[in-house]
Amino acid sequence: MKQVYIALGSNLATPVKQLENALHTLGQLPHSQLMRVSHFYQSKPLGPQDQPDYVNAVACLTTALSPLALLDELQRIEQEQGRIRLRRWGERTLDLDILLYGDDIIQSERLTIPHYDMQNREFVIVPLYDIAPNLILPDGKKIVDLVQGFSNHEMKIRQKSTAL
Ligand code: PH2
Ligand code: MG
Ligand code: MG
Repeated sequence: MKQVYIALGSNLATPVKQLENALHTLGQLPHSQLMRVSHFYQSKPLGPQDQPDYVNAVACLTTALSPLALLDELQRIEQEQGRIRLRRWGERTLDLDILLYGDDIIQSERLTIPHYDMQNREFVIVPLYDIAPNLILPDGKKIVDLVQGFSNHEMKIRQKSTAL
């Protein structure tokens, strides 16, 4: 079993509901258990500014699925929730990115793990710190140190609509 961290993001079609639906489905993945979910944060868009704010969160899953099997499941969930993706870094109904797969480092055509830009994104590092304050990344960096760089973030916590 591996501990996996997944970033969730949405800025179309009632983002809070998109994340809640996705979390419900993640909780039912085979050979997997949903362990923790961060707060939901409302974040300003990275990339084109003429798009709505995002809602972002991070979840921790333990899973026996291989990285590619997990990726297939995440892409299926994105599609099932009617994923619309108009442009790179643009608006989307649901984005599920594998941030970390245990301490594994993976460079393949379909996967780059750890996520190539996670350390630069407050909407990843802040929620990751919520659920894993003692985490050390595969490169040896501590999440507690990385989160200091975002201590003045202006993201607001968004209310979840159902208990998880
Ligand atoms: N995802 C993107 C592009 N820009 N901005 C925010 N705030 N949150 C995201 O999840 C996000 C983004 C493409 O994956
Ligand atoms: Mg993605
Ligand atoms: Mg993404």
